[in-house]
Amino acid sequence: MSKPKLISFKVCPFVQRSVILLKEKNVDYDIEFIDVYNPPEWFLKLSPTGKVPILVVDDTVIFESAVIGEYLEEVYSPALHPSNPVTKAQNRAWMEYTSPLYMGFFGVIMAQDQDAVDVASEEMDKNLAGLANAKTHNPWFNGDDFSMVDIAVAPFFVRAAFAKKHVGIDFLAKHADLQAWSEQVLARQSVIDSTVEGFDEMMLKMMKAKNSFLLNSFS
Ligand SMILES: N[C@@H](CCC(=O)N[C@@H](CS)C(=O)NCC(=O)O)C(=O)O
Repeated sequence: MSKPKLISFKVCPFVQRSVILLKEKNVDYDIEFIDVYNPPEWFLKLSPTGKVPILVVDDTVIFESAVIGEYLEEVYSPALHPSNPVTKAQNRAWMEYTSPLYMGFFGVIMAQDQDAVDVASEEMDKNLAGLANAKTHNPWFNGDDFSMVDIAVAPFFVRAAFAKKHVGIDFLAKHADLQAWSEQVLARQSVIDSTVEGFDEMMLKMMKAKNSFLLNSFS
């Protein structure tokens, strides 16, 4: 089997999940960065959805970050899913649960006025309350074992820290348990290494290009 190759857009949270997993499993992989909003022709031929991430394995394209994750989990050790089938199913459900947090995050930071910020923040808060209820173990979602659920939410914690620092929005303020979880996750080496250099600057540039209300009003 040749080295898997990940096609990435630098600030994509779904790509970041795949990168964390590759690093946790110490996989030797290649990575190629594209501008997914101005994609090269070769990428459009490869990606059925036109989205990143895709993982190319021996000329075969695997798409959808959750599926890439399950593939990596199946092929490379150490296992990051629990072995009990019920717990594993539950973990997969909570991984899925975290995906709307990313749309919510963009909804807030790219909002064009205060009303849109409030609507998106309220929705985000409901999702976070649900996640906080489900987080009954420490330090990780399943207790002592770092898992795929911790990876699924990691890019959100990276983005929540960005929002707190640059536009004064603290998504985790009402959720002390999530705050503690976030601190653990952000200190994890694979998560640190998965965040591209210049991440904050790229995000700020995107916000400026979209005329973000929060960026314009934060001083
Ligand atoms: N469900 C997909 C979502 C991936 C996704 O939305 N990727 C964004 C970048 S973060 C993308 O490629 N957008 C390009 C487009 O929508 O044309 C996954 O989990 O892989």
